[in-house]
Amino acid sequence: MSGTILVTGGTSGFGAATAQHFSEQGWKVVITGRRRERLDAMQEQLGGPERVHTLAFDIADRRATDAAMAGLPEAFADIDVLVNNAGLALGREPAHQCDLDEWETMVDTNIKGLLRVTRAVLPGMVERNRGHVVNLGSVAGNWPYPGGNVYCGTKAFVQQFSRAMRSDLQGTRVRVTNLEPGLCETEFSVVRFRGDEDKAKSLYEGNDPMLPEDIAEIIWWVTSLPARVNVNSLEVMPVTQSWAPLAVKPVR
Ligand code: NDP
Ligand code: 8X3
Repeated sequence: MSGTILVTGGTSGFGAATAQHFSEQGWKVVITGRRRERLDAMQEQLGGPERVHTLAFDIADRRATDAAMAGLPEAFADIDVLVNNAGLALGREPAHQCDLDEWETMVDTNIKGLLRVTRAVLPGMVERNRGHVVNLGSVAGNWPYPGGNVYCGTKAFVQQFSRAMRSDLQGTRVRVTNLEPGLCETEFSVVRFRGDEDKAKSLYEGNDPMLPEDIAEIIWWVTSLPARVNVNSLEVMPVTQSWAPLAVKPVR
């Protein structure tokens, strides 16, 4: 099996690992992200412009996203697998202390960005009657935790949107999967802690987190299953992670 995959947020973490994995299996790859130099390096590493097309834009910017998606060259326009991966968390403060701009950035990126790219790619999939949309949800969409507030909310949106979209697509051969990972070491926590690399590292140290290539392998697996099978949602954690007990605390 081979085809064309579009991965948003292909400059780092899950997105970069997924682009690499599919490219190694002979797929043509479209990768997006804001960091042009990383996109260029990935394009070179994965076989050049014939194999990899890059789109540098801010997914939180509707006009830039629409323009980039409309400009896909013909050779890369028929997307077989869309991985809606670009996303971020900002901060771990309690809701009453959060920065409203950071909340809006998470909504604009994790929700609105995902919607824009999906809306651009989906009609082609339906017309061709094949394709697979893999959305990056999170355990944060299933389980609340202190300081998760809007990030948890964006991933809960992604989960329910994935299910509802699948309902819409019933009667077609287009598949939708919401992938819900737990702790995985990428640049995610450096971004969340606003560049504090030590703080990010301390979260992973000794905890044997999942690695981006584990997620790439899972995306490869769900998309390689027989066309009659749809994995609706898939929650994965490192063996070291589990659920917290319900919290009880005296009020002040
Ligand atoms: P990384 O920070 O390593 O990668 C995030 C990617 O998203 C980068 O390629 C970045 O590209 C892109 N991105 C972020 N904001 C924008 C934007 N405004 N416009 C365009 N691209 C953007 O994180 P991960 O690989 O860990 O995260 C990938 C997805 O997985 C996210 O949706 C995250 O919420 C989710 N996730 C992560 C988990 C983890 O533990 N790591 C667990 C569960 C889910 P660039 O900076 O070049 O724009
Ligand atoms: C990222 C996982 O647990 O940091 O989605 O929210 S977590």
